[in-house]
Amino acid sequence: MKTIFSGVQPTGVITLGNYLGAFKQFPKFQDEGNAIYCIVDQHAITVQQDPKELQENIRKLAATYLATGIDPNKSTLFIQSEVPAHAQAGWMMQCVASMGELERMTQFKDKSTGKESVNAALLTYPPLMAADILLYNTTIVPVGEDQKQHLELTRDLAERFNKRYGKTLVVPEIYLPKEGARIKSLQEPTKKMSKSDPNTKATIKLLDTPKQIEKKIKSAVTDSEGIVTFDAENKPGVANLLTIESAISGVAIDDLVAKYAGLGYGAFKAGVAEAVIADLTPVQERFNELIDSPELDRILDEGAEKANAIASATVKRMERAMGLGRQR
Ligand code: ATP
Ligand code: LTN
Repeated sequence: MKTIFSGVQPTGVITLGNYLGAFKQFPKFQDEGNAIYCIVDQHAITVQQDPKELQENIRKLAATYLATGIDPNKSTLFIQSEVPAHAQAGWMMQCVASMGELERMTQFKDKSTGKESVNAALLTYPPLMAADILLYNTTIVPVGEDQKQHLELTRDLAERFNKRYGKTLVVPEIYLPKEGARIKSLQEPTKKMSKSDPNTKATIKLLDTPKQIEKKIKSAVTDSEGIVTFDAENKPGVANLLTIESAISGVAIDDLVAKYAGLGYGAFKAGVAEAVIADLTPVQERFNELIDSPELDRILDEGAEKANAIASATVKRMERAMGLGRQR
């Protein structure tokens, strides 16, 4: 039996990158095994958050999971801080991780270089992520490509724990989507599209209106050639737009290149925008229905209860293996 686990930080409205790299993959796992999805609010506070905004973002993220197809009757959806085992196992994993390997994480380097002072938790973030995953005996973790390094570390930590303390943890596998694992910024198509990019023209947000989506895609950086072909190295802007349309519609890139043969970038961009709008409109409608419904709280309560039962049992096993507390 497969167990699928993934987490997203409640740090604002999700981007098309998050949607294609993560959310669009999640629903298909519901029929393949035990699927568990988490709102990782403890990860979000590794960067200072406004408490009121964080509350809103947690609710928005819960509605996003459901609006993009998570069925609470099939999957478990819960908030990380409502399951104490995450902090407990996170500490144990910190004790297994080395400073050197944490300092080598690119996400840590990206978020800390040039800053005068950063929170200690920015460094110790990956052991907490490892704990999230390992607590549920997870076999598959669907994420975008930017999380590959964290997943490799999770596997290393699990193997190290098992070697030191006896076989306790399941070593998980990463799952990357075929198209959409790395959606790029619309303005700097060599950089990843990121929720926290201050340039609003660089990202499409899940809740953007059709007009905003059209405008942003129209002003996406391409090149002066005017021919739609897939060449990620020399034509990263066009390649990114082709990847977006392919990931959203399921049509192969080669077929899209044929569709746009002989047409200019104007028609190409209009086609990409149309595909994005058609896919996001029903998601937005479901989101608006869910965001203020009491149903949301009921789902999160139930999710926390189910998650707690599994996670607290793993923490007990880990404590036993390490010799913590009184072993009775
Ligand atoms: P931030 O920019 O604030 O660091 P983020 O946009 O990377 O945030 P997360 O909450 O850290 O968002 O990531 C949620 C999921 O989205 C992860 O599985 C991550 O791999 C995926 N993801 C993020 N950006 C992209 C992208 N540009 N392309 C594909 N997948 C992505
Ligand atoms: N590190 C991830 C978020 C995250 C996660 C997880 C993803 C935290 N815990 C467990 C998958 C599984 C990020 O920054 N996107």
